[in-house]
Order: sequence, then structure tokens, then C-alpha cells
Amino acid sequence: MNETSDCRKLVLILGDQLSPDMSSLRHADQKRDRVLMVEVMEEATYVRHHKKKIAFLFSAMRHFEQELRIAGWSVDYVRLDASGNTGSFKGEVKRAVARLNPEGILLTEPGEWRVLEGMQSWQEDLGLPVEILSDQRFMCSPAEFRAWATGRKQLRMETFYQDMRRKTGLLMDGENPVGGKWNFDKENRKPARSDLFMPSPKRVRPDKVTREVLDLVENRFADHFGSLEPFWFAVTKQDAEAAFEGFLEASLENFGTYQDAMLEGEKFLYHAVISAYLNAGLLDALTLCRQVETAYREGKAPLNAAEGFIRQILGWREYVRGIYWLKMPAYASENALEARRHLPDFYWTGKTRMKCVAEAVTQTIEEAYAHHIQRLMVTGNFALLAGVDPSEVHEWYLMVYADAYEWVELPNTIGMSQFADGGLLASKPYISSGNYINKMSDYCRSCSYEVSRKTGEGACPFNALYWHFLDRNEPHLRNNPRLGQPYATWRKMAPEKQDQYRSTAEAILNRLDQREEL
Ligand code: FAD
Ligand code: DLZ
Ligand code: SF4
Repeated sequence: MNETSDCRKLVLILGDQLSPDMSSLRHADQKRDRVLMVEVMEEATYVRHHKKKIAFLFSAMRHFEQELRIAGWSVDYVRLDASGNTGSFKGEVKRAVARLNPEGILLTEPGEWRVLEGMQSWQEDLGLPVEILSDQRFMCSPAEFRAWATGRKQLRMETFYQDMRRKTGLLMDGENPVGGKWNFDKENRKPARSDLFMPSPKRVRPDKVTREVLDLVENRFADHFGSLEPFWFAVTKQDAEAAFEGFLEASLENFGTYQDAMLEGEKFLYHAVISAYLNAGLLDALTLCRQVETAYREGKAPLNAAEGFIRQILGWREYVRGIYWLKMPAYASENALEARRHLPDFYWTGKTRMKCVAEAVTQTIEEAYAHHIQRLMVTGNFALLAGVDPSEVHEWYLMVYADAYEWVELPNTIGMSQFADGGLLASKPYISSGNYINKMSDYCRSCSYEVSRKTGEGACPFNALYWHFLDRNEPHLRNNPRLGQPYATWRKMAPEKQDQYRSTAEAILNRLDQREEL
């Protein structure tokens, strides 16, 4: 087919659909259909994404375009700075329709409700059939999840996960879970030691394509959050797979045991650092789980590591996507605890005397990455304790991480981290005082605050905020069975002690409201 001839179908591939196995490509005819990929301002700025996230995605898109061409596809690729670029998916599809006169549009469902909603009018506005296929990179479709959820009183991840193990056969011995238990999390709570060997994720040297993208991002998105360089992300399937192989060899063995640990200066510990690749389509979820199962069955990784890893992907990742499509659009504005405070400035700068928060935010600025416990128990925990508006917290997480797309980020933030859905996703709020952070990390040793001080000047802010959170949210939380013990402790506390906690916490919250340093 030459460059101008009409095509049969226009196959739109979005920036997080970079897999040759996309349902849209599998349903297309390589000889007669044409692929469309577009870099558009609307997607790069609907939240002001981290510079590294934009660079990763544009470079991965450009590399995928090359792979498609090599595989024999005709591709129309619109660069961000191409003349006439309208800046939106719809505008670019419209222009392509005028250029190529297709009989219809074909695509795989997008990952965000916002984008799907926008597509509802395309058929009518373009006067062409628009066929939206399901995304078969996932092991549970939104319809299957809805069926699973129907009639259940509680939608707990653990039950869903067990059903997914049965469905896929992953880590199963016939009808039973391998090792006789579904979950080995109790073995996965060791703090790390700095004298242990720390692997680091595979770093890829930017090639010419990536260099061009880095220049583009530096010029066009200079005022976005985060550092652009050094840029070392994999941007092809081949390099992403090599990065995962590196994880299997060097980190999987310890992945489970130190999954909840945090160490000063260690940004990655034994985590896989693959979520950006997986969510963009460079890696395949089921294949990763199978590789990990094989490593376990070949004696290369212990069961607590293999099960822990598989649970994150087969359990949590699939489950949060199910919740997202079940509950959107209302889910995005949930605020069960009526939290209204603005996000503190140090979420953007990392400038705070709280060592744990400074570490998590600084590495987020540098790498567009923080691992789960940093997201949940440091930045998430602080925002929840301080009563920050969950929609501001959500926007922050969506913006700052290279792996963030609403389908995965929103339930993690609104549900798991901020308890803003009132307990649909998490059975209790993920809150802790400084004690937990001290147990799981070495941050407190070099912090300006004293973790063992509960109240007054110099006390770790997490301590008083923890009790203040429980106290002020008692009307919402008093009947939560999992909070029975902390509420019993609070009620037994001497009134003077309670008042000390209250006044220390109020002084901290006041500082936040006055935008004073903390
Ligand atoms: P590892 O710790 O090595 O885990 C392996 C894989 O398991 C991850 O790559 C990821 O694909 C999957 N996984 C683990 N936990 C979760 C989870 N809770 N939900 C979904 N998948 C999970 N993950 C995202 O992919 N995108 C997000 O935007 C995102 N936002 C989050 C926001 C908050 C507030 C919290 C608490 C968690 C969020 N997570 C998100 C989940 C998790 O923190 C990241 O998936 C993980 O840190 C990615 O690093 P990794 O690849 O090294 O993961
Ligand atoms: C995140 C993102 C960015 C920054 N830019 C683009 C883009 O220019 N073109 C594109 O096709 N996709 C981009 N994306 C990913 C989309 O936001 C994502 O496909 C939708 O949010 C649906 O998940
Ligand atoms: Fe964080 Fe408190 Fe420890 Fe400082 S003392 S690092 S603020 S938990």
C-alpha cells in the first residue's frame, strides 16, 4: 500500500498499548489496514506528568513504531511537533480519517475512563464505525470482575486472588495452593540491612531515538515535575525483558522477605522496577508470573518470594483494575473521611526535615519511581494522617510516577492509601505512627525528629498525627473491627496525654496550613 491510498481500517494504538499482541492488532489485516500512533499535548498535560514519564512513553512509542514497520505494518506516526498536530486523540483521528479515508476505526479499550468517555462520540462525529475491543493483556476483564463482585458483601483482594490462582493454575497443585497456603505474607516483613547485597535495576543507555525525545521533553515540558536525566529506562520490549531477567537472577530470591523494607539511599532494594514497562505493554503480566513460577519450581526462588510477586500482579494489579471499572466515574471523587487540606509543598520539592518523606519524594523527583511501601506507608500515610484532600493526593500520584495510569493509580490512592472509599478496598486505613517506619527502615537514625518522642517540639510528626487521625475520625471509624485495639488504647489514655497529642498534632497541621517548614 503506498502512503496515500485509502485503507480499510485505521488501527489506533495508544501510548500504553505497545505490544504486538494487542487485540486491535490481532484483529487487523496487515495488508489492508493502517496503524495510527499519535503524540498529543492533551495526554501529556491533562496532568503535568513527570518529565521522565513523558520521555519514556514517547521513546517507547517511537521504538514500537519501528518494530511495527519491520513486522510489515503501515504506520502513520504523528510526532508532538509535527505540523498540524491538533494535540488530541480525537483531533488526530479526524485528521487521519480525512487523509486515509478508512472504512472504520479499530482499537483496544483505553486504560482510563476519561479517554473511553471521550471516544463515545467518535462514531457519530466521524460518521464511521468505531470498534473497541477488550484488552486481553489482563487476566480478568471488567465484565468478569463485575460478575465476581455481584452479590458479594465484601470485595476483598484475597478472595479474588484465590479465584485467580484457580483460574490460571498459577502456583497450584491440583485444587490446592502450592505449599498448602495461599499467602506467605507473614514471612515478608523483614527490615533490610545495609550490609546486604543490593542489586540495581538494568540501566539502558539512551540511543539516538531516546536522545531526540529527551531534547523534545526538555524543550516542551521544562516546567513539569521531576528530573529528566539521567534517563536509563528500557524503551523496547527486548530491553524490558532483559531488565526482568536481571530481576529474576539478582532480586527475586529476596523480593518477598524484604518487600516492606526501606533503606536510606537505596531506591529499589529487591523490587522488580518493571511497572512502567508492564503498564505500557512492553512486558506481559501472565508471562512474568509464569517465569516466576518456573524460577520457584526450579528451586531458584523460595515460595514466599514467588507467591509474593505473583500476588502483586495476579492479585493486586488485576483487582485494582476491576475495582476501577466497576466504580468509575464516581470513585474519583470519593472522600469518605471528608479530608480537605491542601497537599503540602514538600511533596513537590522534597524539602522537609522528615527524613522518610524527604527520601521518598527526592527519589520520586529523580527517578519517577518509589517502591510500594514508600508510596503507601510514607507519602500516603502522611497525607492520610494530615487529612489531605484525596483528589489532590490522587493527582500527585498520577503525575509523579512513570507507571501511573488512572486504572491502577486511582484505586491504590483513593482506596488503599487514603481510605477515601470508606473501606471498599482496604479493611482498615493504612496508617502508622513513626514506630512502623522506624521498624522497617533506617530513616529515623538520621532524621531531625526523634521517633521515640511522642509529643512536643522535636517529636516525630507521625506520632501525634496518628492519634489525631483516630480521634478526629472516630465518628467514621469507631465501628471498624480492625481498629478496636488502637481505639481501646486511645480511650484508656490519660486525658492530659490525649491533650498533649491533640495540641502537638494541631501545631503540626497549623504549620502545614501556614505553609511553614516541617
Ligand atoms: P514490585 O514491588 O517489584 O512488584 C511487582 C509488580 O507487582 C509491580 O511492577 C506491579 O505491576 C505489581 N504491583 C505491586 N503492587 C501493586 C498494587 N498495589 N497495585 C497494582 N499493581 C501492583 N502501581 C502502578 O503500576 N501504577 C501506579 O500508578 C501506582 N500507584 C500507586 C499509588 C499508591 C498510593 C500506592 C500505595 C501504590 C501504587 N502502585 C501503583 C502500586 C505499587 O506501588 C507499584 O506497582 C510498585 O511500587 C511498582 O514498582 P515495582 O515494579 O518495583 O514493583
Ligand atoms: C501518558 C501518555 C502521554 C504522556 N502521552 C501520550 C501520547 O502522546 N499519546 C498516546 O497515545 N498516549 C499517551 N499517553 C498514554 C495515554 O494517556 C493513555 O493511553 C490513556 O490514558 C489510556 O490509558
Ligand atoms: Fe519519618 Fe518520624 Fe522517622 Fe523522621 S522520625 S524518619 S519523620 S518516621
